Amino acid sequence: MDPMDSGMQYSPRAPADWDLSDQFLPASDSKKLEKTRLTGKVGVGIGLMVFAAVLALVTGLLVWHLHVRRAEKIKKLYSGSMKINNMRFQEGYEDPNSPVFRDLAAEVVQQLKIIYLDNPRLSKYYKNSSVQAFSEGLDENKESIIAYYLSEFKVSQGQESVVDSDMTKNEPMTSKAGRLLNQEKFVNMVSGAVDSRLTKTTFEKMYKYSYHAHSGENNTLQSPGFPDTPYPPNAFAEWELRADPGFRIRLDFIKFNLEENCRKDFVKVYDSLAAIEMKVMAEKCGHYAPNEPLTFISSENVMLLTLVTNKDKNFPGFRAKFTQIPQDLECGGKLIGLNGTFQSPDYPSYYPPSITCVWNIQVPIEKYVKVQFNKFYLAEPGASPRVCPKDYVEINKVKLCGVKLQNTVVSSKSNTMRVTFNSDASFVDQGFTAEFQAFEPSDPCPATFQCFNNLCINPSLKCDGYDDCGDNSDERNCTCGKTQITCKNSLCKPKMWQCDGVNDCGDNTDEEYCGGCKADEFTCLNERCVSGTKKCDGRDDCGDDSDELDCESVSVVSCTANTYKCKNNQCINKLNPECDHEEDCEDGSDEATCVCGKKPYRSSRIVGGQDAQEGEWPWQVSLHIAGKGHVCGASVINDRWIVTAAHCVQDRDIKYSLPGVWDVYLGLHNQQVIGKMTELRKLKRIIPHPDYDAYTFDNDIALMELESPVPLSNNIWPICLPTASYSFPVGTNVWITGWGATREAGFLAQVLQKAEVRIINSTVCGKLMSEEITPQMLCAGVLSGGVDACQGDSGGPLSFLGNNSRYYLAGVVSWGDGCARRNKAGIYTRVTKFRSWIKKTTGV
Ligand SMILES: *[C@@H]1O[C@H](CO)[C@@H](O)[C@H](O)[C@H]1NC(C)=O
Ligand SMILES: *[C@@H]1O[C@H](CO)[C@@H](O)[C@H](O)[C@H]1NC(C)=O
Ligand SMILES: *[C@@H]1O[C@H](CO)[C@@H](O)[C@H](O)[C@H]1NC(C)=O
Ligand SMILES: *[C@@H]1O[C@H](CO)[C@@H](O)[C@H](O)[C@H]1NC(C)=O
Ligand SMILES: *[C@@H]1O[C@H](CO)[C@@H](O)[C@H](O)[C@H]1NC(C)=O
Ligand SMILES: *[C@@H]1O[C@H](CO)[C@@H](O)[C@H](O)[C@H]1NC(C)=O
Ligand SMILES: [Ca+2]
Repeated sequence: MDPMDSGMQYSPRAPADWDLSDQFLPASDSKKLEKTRLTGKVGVGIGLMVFAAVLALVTGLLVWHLHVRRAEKIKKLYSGSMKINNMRFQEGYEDPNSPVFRDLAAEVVQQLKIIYLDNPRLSKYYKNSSVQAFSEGLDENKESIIAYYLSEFKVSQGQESVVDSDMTKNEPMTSKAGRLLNQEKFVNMVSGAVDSRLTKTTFEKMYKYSYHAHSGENNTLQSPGFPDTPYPPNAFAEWELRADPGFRIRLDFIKFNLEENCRKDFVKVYDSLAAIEMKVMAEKCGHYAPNEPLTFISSENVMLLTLVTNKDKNFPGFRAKFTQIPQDLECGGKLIGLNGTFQSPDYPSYYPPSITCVWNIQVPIEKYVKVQFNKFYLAEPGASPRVCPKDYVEINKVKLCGVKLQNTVVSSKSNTMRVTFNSDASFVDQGFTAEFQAFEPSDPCPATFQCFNNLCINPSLKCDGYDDCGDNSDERNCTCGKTQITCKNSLCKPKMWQCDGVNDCGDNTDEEYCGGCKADEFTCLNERCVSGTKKCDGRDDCGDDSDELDCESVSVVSCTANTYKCKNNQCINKLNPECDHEEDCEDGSDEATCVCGKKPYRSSRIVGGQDAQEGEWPWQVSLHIAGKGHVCGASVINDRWIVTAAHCVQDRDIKYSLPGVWDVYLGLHNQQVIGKMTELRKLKRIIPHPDYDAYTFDNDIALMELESPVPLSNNIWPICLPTASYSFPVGTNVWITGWGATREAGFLAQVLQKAEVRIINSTVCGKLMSEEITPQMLCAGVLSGGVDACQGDSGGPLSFLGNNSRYYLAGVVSWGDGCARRNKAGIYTRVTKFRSWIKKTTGV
């Protein structure tokens, strides 16, 4: 049996990838090393290149050994740094080819050898070391240099953890080192195992860049090929970034578009010039929106950026700015007064590692202080948010860490408060923003309601059925209103959540007496109940075939309104078969056109709030009328057609039915900012649904054809149209978006708003609205989001995130209260009912 298959610990590649032809990097590959000069003081090192080539050779031989003989020794690489005291840094130390570099490197390698040979657990496995770089030490009065090195060991199988633990250290060298060591000169050794993904032997391209930033300069760097070509496959790139002594590096990604899966392509940022895991600041992949902060600040004057790519799916890559900024950041201090704000250093940039800030808050003598954290991102892999062993905020002797999506309040029992922020050497995050306020001890929440967790909220939010405190304390001891259900546990919940299959009361009160089917029965799409044994028995027992959908095996069935029709006119019995990565139709047409409905950017961390992120809803359209501005929303369904509501294009004061009166803005985010990504189009024609009923709002849908196609982009992208059989069950969560324009009033918000809503049971909705809900309509109510804000626009999209990670246009905003507000149901045009009309009219 191949020893690779059995319990080998060090296996950086899957067995299938162990192709010997890949293992040896030809010497000529070193030509691919890109040399870049940025300023006068740039050093380009090829040390790592040579090292990598040799590493490839060594590992190749190792692999050969493993295949041909029995595995014996495993190669392990460790990177580290140490300080060399009483030495002055010179320019030559930035250039690995200079004589001063080589001399000092030899001395460091000699010292490392002494240290390792002095340790009996290490000495037998030690191979050799090399110095990667030097930088200035930052002692106040002593001159010193920091050396960054790699050490190589060949470890017997099973002994790796012993060597790992001896090599993972963060301490003065003197404690472990023997008497031979020059204890005065070489100090502060930090080292650890190198991330094996950074030393893979299958890299085909290696790049090394070395830059030195200076004050007043704006420098940029980018991944190989950016922006003209995607980054190369199987590549390793690293950027050594330096600043003058006494400064920090600020690295700011302007564009960042890598493969979504960090196991394949990723970037790592280190607070060092060596890839020491104890000093890693972040690992990133995926696609970040341009307005998403992705800025890193070093603790000293160096930073290392690395990029690793695998063999397939190459993405555009990144571009970043870097500058040197003074060591002194705004961090801590005295805060005096009745109120004020403070934040982690350079928020919303990622805070630097190894920093401590202390704020001493003092309010007038007879008052108490409370601090409210509004944004709080102190997440760190592997750190328990209960004990906060790594980065934390300490206040009233309590440590806070992790991510807090709900505002957090801490109050004192005196007129002073001390807040400490501490970051350790590895992993950084965006940090926090906070405000402090003085309060009368007898009245912590003047004119507002005080939650158990000390948050003060608007009293109108008490007993409205929504948990605004975050601990439900605003929903206790309430008398339920007319539009509310009184749960048995005495909570009040909006009546619109009745009979939707979601237990909102917590004790199921809202889901009792809904009729519905018995436990052993199947609920048909037409709400009939049939015996559970009739499901998938090959016979239509529901009358609409829904008991024969979604069965184990996909088969061709006779066509009904609930079946999916393939291009070849055969119908299949799978629910939502399109674009689920499985070809269900014989002709593959269910997977043929799957470009719609994907958001370009990785979902943002900033999930709360009502403001959408730029590019978050790229199918959202803003329809303007000259002199009135934004009046309706619409959705992009391809590069020429958009969908809106028929009631938006009915003649009233203005002839809204004329294509010429409309200005169509696509890729718009802020109504006040027509950005580079925004496209303006006129209309060629408007096609309202022929059966639109202006009295009942039945069939409230219209199509608009653009005068010329728009280029699709990160900010303009079509949403998927659900097929007639697509199911949006009651209780499903969907999103509405818009600037808040209603039939009655103009737009309210500048920035695109979003709110999560839930599909309401149509029977319940009809009773609440005292109006008929036709089969062409669907109801939804606001789950989260604004209090007074009006979210969504007439004609705008109701977006549903399908199981295949694509968004589907479930509805078009039609009528109701005009816009989505708490406790008010909104009525939407049910798009599934119009799929064939859209197809017939537009070809989409
Ligand atoms: C170890 O020595 C070989 C040459 O024998 C060299 O190519 C390799 O880069 C060295 N390893 C390190 C970590 O410096
Ligand atoms: C660097 O960029 C900043 C902000 O973008 C700008 O204000 C400054 O003038 C730039 N400096 C140089 C030297 O280009
Ligand atoms: C903060 O204090 C000032 C007076 O110092 C007051 O005018 C202001 O309204 C306060 N702000 C808040 C948010 O309480
Ligand atoms: C509700 O009432 C009970 C008893 O009357 C009281 O103990 C509790 O503090 C009240 N809760 C809230 C949130 O007002
Ligand atoms: C909707 O509510 C009615 C009772 O008001 C119930 O009979 C019906 O089953 C519910 N529909 C769904 C899909 O839950
Ligand atoms: C999504 O689809 C997969 C495969 O069809 C299925 O196993 C899974 O249960 C579905 N998930 C949801 C949430 O519907
Ligand atoms: Ca940290």
